[in-house]
Amino acid sequence: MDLDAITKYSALHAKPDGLVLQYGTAGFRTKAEHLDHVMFRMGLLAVLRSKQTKSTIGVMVTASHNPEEDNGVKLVDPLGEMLAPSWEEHATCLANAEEQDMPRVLMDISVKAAVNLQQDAFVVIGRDTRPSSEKLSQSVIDGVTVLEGQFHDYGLLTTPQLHYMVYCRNTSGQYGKATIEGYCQKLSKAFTELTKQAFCSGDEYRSLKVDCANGIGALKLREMEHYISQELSVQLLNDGTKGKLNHLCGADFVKSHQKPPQGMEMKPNERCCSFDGDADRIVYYYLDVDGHFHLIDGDKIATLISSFLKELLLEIGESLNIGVVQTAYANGSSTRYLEEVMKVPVYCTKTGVKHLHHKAQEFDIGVYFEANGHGTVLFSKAAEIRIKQLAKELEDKKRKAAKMLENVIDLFNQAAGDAISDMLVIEAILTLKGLTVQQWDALYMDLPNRQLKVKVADRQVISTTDAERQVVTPPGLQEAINDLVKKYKLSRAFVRPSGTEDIVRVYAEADSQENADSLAHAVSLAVFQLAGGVGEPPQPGKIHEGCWKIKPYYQLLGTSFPSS
Ligand code: NG1
Ligand code: ZN
Repeated sequence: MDLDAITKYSALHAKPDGLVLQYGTAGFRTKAEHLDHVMFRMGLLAVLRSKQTKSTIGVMVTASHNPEEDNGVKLVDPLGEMLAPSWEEHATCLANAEEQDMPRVLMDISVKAAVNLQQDAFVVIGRDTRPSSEKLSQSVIDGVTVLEGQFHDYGLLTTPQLHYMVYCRNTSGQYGKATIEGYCQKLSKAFTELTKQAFCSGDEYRSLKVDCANGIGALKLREMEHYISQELSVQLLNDGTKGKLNHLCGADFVKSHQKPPQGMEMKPNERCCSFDGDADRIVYYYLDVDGHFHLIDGDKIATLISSFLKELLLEIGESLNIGVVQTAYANGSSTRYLEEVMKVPVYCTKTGVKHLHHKAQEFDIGVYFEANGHGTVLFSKAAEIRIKQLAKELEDKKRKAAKMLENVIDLFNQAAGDAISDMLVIEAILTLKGLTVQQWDALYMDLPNRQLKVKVADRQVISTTDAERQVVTPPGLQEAINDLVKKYKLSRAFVRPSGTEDIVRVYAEADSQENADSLAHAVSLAVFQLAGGVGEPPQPGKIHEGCWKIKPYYQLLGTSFPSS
């Protein structure tokens, strides 16, 4: 390691004094102007990780659904997964080392992690469309080159596409070709094969409006469009030609405000969806004939997908185990529907896809989705081999079902949740099942819920347990939440420090929107009082946005998956 060269180049990417950042749920995220040194250092760290794993490592420059002025960076491990936890700690240490200490901290990491410095290193880099991303990805490249790592800069990519590239490169091309063409060809071939099987190919299923959050999803969906235009016509809105990234649009906006994005003209019952700023999340929605907005979030996506997969497994007579993984943010109705109506085991993990992904790997077929629309399906190697074998051996209807499963495996991006891939899966299922968006929505009725943010001096004073559903510290907060929850019917509430923003998140659900809002507000006040709130205490204010038509609870369950 040429420490002199590292010191010299690091001075060109100097760390502002006193700035402390943490490698959180999705890497580092903050205002773009504070990230230059972090990018350079993550270039260095990616080289060490590549040498240690003897594999290609990915670096993605994005702040996903956060405002355009922000940016972020995360490392992608060899099989396309999120960085291993011990390396997250190394990342935090390296990013926070003061300028003069940085080379020593880098050396310490390479010793601690037993990195063979003679080993070759290869790093692939991708970035989103933020104005700051190009320069910041150049800083990553500076870090890679000063440690003499080799690299390939993919330039503009969605986050899941970068995960896919890393996965392909480390599996000798078995998973697919590590190019945009390879990605588009693999997914579009599976999509075309699947939709060919549809009994019902009416025009109703063939067009979809997509809000691209004014981000990278627009560019990449345009590239995909060329391959799938025979089967699906997509109309791109918020494609980045006019509006600002994630501003009043995108999956995060739609999910948290429970209303359509700006720029989306919706006719009644028209199927629409939104990607987030780096196209790893997707939510669907529509307006009913009375003009009410209906959101179809990650929970309902997971339900549609797992129902479809379960049906195919029944058809081929194979008892592969299937599990659904959610977080505490999953709507209570979705969990009950999956467990009680569909009889699928459901597991809850901490927030952050790395936790869901990890749990999903325990099943033959692991379906995981965050309520915000980030998710995918993982198939174990054994399940994949078995399905491929059955697609050859079985006959007639059973063979057809096995072939469908084979194509579904190819259509999912198994490296990461992927809005483009998930959209194609959903469109294929709706077409194959002859389902309208309303029928899909009617599988169960969401419990009214509300998410709020509270500003505190130090959000780390809140620690949690039981997959973030219970507070451990500060003392008294969980008891206060318990007392508040008791005041409402069908209620649930929890709080946790965000991993991507300097705030505490509050979630509440109850039997009516008014009650969910009121519970969320009361819990926010408890957080403010017991966890060191700063500024004005939370106000009840106008938080009742969107529209909820509440059915009596007995009607919340009960609808079963329509069969074709
Ligand atoms: P934080 O800020 O830790 O809540 C948010 C999302 C996560 C995940 C990450 C990464 C919610 C409540 N939280 O994390 O699910 O998607 O961003 O983008 O939606
Ligand atoms: Zn994202």
